Amino acid sequence: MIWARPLSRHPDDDLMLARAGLGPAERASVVLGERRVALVSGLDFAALTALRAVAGAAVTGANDAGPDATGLTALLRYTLELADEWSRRLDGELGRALRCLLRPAWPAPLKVGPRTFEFGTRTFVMGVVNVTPDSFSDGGRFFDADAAVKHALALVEAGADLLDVGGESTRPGADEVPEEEEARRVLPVLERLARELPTVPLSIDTSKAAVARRAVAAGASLVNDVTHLRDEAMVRVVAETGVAACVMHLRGTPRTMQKDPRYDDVVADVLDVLEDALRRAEAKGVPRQRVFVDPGIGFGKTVAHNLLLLRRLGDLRLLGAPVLVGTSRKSFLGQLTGGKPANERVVASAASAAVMSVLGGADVVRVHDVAETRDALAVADAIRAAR
Ligand code: HH2
Repeated sequence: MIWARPLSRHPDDDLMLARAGLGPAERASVVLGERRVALVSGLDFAALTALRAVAGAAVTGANDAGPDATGLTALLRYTLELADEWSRRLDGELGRALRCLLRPAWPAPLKVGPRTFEFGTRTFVMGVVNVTPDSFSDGGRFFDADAAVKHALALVEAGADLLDVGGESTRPGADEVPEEEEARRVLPVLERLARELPTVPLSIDTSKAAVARRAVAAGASLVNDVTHLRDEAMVRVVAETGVAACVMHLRGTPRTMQKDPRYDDVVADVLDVLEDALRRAEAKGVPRQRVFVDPGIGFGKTVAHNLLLLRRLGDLRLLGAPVLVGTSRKSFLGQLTGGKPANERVVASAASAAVMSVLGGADVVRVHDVAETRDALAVADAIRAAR
């Protein structure tokens, strides 16, 4: 797919201009007139020629591309007004890519079960409840339904805005869990949480459509599918039940994903896979504003891939959907902190949530350590919002 990814954004320019004494109309014209730069990738020669035809000298790069060239990248200097004008004159993929540049910074508010999330106000926290014997960081601790419910109540007490209940580990090399066993693990926990926490949205972490459907009947209002709605039956569950969803980028399967992952452009690959999932959901009547997108940190990625995706999380805004990210206790944090084991990665996890907040990239973070993350985000979100 073609993607036009903004290389710089200055959300605080308006404040600086106000300080310099410009009135609202003048500020609007300056900000609208501001030249921005986007990296346009995935072009073939025909698309590059079409872009040059409308944008002229604003397009640079890919100068020696021949008529058979594909996978080209060019730079585009633009203003919001120009991107708007060019996108109207271009059809297909190129027009869509330029229209993405016009999307607002924050997605529309989203109702998930009993609660409506107003994105941009702060970073929301999803607490992880693993009802599994083998999850990578807490396997076996909450395998029993009573222990899982007790843990969930404690996470909400610590400040979780929503809870993600899972009955199958997705760690690299994990064994698949049969449908009946997965349902037996998660359904009693969801039923009890729906009764005991009626104001807290519940998410089901599953890639099985049948488990998702039963989980929604038991009280879940979000389907978190790490296989990005690959299974059309899962799209139907989300469409027919009207719940929210989360689509996550994953290369291969949990069993194979960490075997030498390689990408030409990891950010573009993530955008392609997630855009495809959003379109398949839209085709069944699920609007993209109801679907979280997630880059899938640690799912078929090296440390370098994870870091680049986090650094460029803002690019996921091009998808026009809320962004959810899970870095909590993951192995890349262990590698960055001298080989610490999963239970000693709490500070590193909270630091990653804080950085995501300040880079403006995540609407929801999925974490194991809710209290520590809420503290880190209280500081980071306040710095981001400072005026
Ligand atoms: N990570 C894990 C599981 N589910 N879902 C989303 N949307 N994003 C993630 O990053 C994500 C996820 C892995 O963490 P955990 O559940 O603690 O481990 P395990 O899969 O071993 O149970």
